[in-house]
Amino acid sequence: MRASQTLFLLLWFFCIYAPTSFSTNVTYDHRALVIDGKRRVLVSGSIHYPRSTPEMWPDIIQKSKDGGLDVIETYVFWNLHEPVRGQYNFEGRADLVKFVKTVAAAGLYVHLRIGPYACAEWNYGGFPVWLHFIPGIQFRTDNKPFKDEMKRFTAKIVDMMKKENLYAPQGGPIILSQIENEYGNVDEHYGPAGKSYIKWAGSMATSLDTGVPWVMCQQADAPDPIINACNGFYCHQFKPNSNSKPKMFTENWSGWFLGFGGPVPYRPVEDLAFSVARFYQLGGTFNNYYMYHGGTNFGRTSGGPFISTSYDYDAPIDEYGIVRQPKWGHLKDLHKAIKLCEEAMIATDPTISSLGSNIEAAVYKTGSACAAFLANNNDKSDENVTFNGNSYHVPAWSVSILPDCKNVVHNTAKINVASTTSSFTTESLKEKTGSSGDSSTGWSWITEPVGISKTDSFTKFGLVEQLNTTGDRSDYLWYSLSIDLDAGTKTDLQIESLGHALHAFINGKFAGSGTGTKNKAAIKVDIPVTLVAGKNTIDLLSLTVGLKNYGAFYDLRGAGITGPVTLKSLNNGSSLDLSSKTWTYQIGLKGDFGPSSGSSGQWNSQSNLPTNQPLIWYKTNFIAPSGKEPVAFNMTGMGKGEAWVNGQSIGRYWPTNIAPNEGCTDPCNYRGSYHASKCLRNCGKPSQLLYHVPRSWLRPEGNTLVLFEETGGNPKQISFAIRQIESASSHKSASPLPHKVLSCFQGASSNRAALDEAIVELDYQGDPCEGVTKSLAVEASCA
Ligand SMILES: *[C@@H]1O[C@H](CO)[C@@H](O)[C@H](O)[C@H]1NC(C)=O
Ligand SMILES: *[C@@H]1O[C@H](CO)[C@@H](O)[C@H](O)[C@H]1NC(C)=O
Ligand SMILES: *[C@@H]1O[C@H](CO)[C@@H](O)[C@H](O)[C@H]1NC(C)=O
Ligand SMILES: *[C@@H]1O[C@H](CO)[C@@H](O)[C@H](O)[C@H]1NC(C)=O
Ligand SMILES: *[C@@H]1O[C@H](CO)[C@@H](O)[C@H](O)[C@H]1NC(C)=O
Ligand SMILES: CC(=O)N[C@H]1CO[C@H](CO)[C@@H](O)[C@@H]1O
Repeated sequence: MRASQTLFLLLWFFCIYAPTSFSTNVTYDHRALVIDGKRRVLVSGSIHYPRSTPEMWPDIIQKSKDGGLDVIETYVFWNLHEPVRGQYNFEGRADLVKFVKTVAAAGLYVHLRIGPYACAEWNYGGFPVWLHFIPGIQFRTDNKPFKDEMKRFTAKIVDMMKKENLYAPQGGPIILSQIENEYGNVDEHYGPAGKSYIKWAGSMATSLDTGVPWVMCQQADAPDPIINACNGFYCHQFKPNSNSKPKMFTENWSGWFLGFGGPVPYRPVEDLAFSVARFYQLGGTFNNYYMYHGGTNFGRTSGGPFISTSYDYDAPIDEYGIVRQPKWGHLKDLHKAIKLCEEAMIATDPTISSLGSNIEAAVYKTGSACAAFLANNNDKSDENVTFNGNSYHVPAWSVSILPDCKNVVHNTAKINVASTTSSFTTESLKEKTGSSGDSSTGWSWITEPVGISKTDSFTKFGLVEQLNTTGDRSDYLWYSLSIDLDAGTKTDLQIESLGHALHAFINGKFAGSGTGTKNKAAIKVDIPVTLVAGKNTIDLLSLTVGLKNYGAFYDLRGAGITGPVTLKSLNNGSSLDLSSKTWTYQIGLKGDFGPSSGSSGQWNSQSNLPTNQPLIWYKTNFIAPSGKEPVAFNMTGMGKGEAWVNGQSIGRYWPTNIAPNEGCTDPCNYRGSYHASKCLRNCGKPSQLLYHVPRSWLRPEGNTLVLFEETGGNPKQISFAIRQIESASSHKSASPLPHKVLSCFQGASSNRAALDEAIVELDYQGDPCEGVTKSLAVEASCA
């Protein structure tokens, strides 16, 4: 007992603190980042710490390392860390220091993108909404109140990292940091103030003296010494703005994000690998996958609006932390091939030549080392290419990698990894285990009142904008009005809203809804209504689905029912504009039962459980499914709302928001330029049916699930979806590399160390949980 504790402490000591005793020097030149005097070819991947749990981090990071990454990149999310000005949160999923130390413990580097603008399909792009209310503030421009706050938060994060010795010169893992983010995409809208703002941001960052280089992405005028880097689906054509800066790809979109109401985007790995190989072929030395693990938008963190709770991104590691095959394995093979070229790549610039129509060769040759990349950029025809007197077959839209300028160890279009499909089993929610036959879950409920029910409601002349009114304290804002009519009538209530969705109630009864989409948040709806003679109450529930995160002045893009609101053609033939009446408002809901799921008392028992009715809180107790596999709720039967497990929000759910029937392309031809709507699946189905519940949020029994249902559903249809982890046996069939090829490599003189390492790696049979990847894909006949 004692000995094992000591051992544990020793391990802990060496894992967490040992690295702090070695100082690492990071600089750059025109070829690459230079680490301790040596240029490096690096592979990086994005993992956003709040999109998984601290319990998941070590495994995800280890799988990233096993997949061949050197660097983990993350944004820092200001609104997560400072929800109220001056009140900080660095606990749990917000424990940035712990995340960085977990990466360090795995022996990987960190690229810390402080921003503090993140974009990232994150609520309000990562800015706290209180920032919006600082008098005189203008975001992301040469504005003193904004710059003061940006500098204060950036300095706070830098100081925090320094105190923990996390920068490379202090012995920590951070080798790179980012200031601002993709500002060059929007700066023209900010005029000269935008130019001076970027200069200021550069010198502010530099003055913080982190000891490691800073980058700005998508910023052609990034001031020296800040490195300007490229984001996109392809960046091989990119050139930095100075000959003294390396070519870096900070966001290579490994897939694309999902929106409620849309189909599921995916990016074929052949194309992703092509993009990466092209980048390294043409002189790039740092590629980052955005995302390597996408994860989950827990709580109300998704931005957009309309970004789904799942942020899976078709990344090499899926939302649940399981490797996605063949994507993960194929990229791993690619990374190995690129590492075999590192010695030659860092020694020199590539020599580019054309070997035919759309066939491009790049050769890195120096002294003993020689590495070559052969690209076939044709999107239809495979080609036979003659290079150095040998003939090579290069499939359309692919790159062959020749670490010795002779043998092809990898072709981006040839996958040697078995694919897996993510499968789920269904399990019903159970209240307890035991012998008594019926243990299915019982539900209790509370109705949320329609209209004004809280004491802090207020009245105002005219219609208000929602963001300014709620400060995003809630998704919900009630707009309520009473009108007197001489006679009853059937007519249409026409409502115009900036978004994102609304539900209308007439005299307490649900009358209709309207919703925007990812591409158009604004709503204009005509809802048929029946009005009575005398007093009528019109209650409109307006709601946001994550605040805007992108675009010039996106922070000023409002939401809510700003009007007009009109009753069309009354009995006397005229229409009645309700916009400039005195409305009563309520921010948020009366119930707040999610976070405080333990509270009891008012809950009604299940005997008369209301279903398919709007505005109901539901609650149940359940036992966790046995086993260790990742779990999700299958929200079949529910409409739209938010769900909490043991008081923690697992996010907004919306299984009734269905992708259009048309537009899907599955399978998708990977050849030819990729774009966000090229490869889509899941048409005609709910955009998101399954909602991840991290295992660490569950106890064996006595768990509470609380739902707030807006539109109507039946919670008895909810079930568990249990992610099945493919057993190793289903992949053991992957054949090891032919011996012939190994001896062929052993004969090659260049880059012995890397080759030896690769050969050792060839024996790697993989973690039984991850499936097995064939290590190096060797195509050449090695003759
Ligand atoms: C860090 O490396 C650079 C370039 O290799 C070198 O010029 C500089 O002197 C080094 N700094 C330290 C503190 O070793
Ligand atoms: C490439 O060469 C192979 C065999 O040498 C041949 O079968 C094939 O037709 C050739 N392809 C093209 C596009 O020339
Ligand atoms: C029509 O009826 C509405 C509601 O009763 C009333 O407010 C409005 O003044 C009437 N318009 C005319 C032209 O009589
Ligand atoms: C909020 O209020 C400010 C100040 O009155 C105004 O400038 C702005 O347009 C309003 N709307 C939004 C969405 O910020
Ligand atoms: C979700 O639940 C529905 C209804 O029980 C079922 O038909 C469907 O197969 C489930 N989906 C998954 C992925 O578990
Ligand atoms: C210009 C652009 O579309 N940028 C997007 C790049 O992808 C990241 C990740 O999905 C987004 O955050 C950016 O908005």
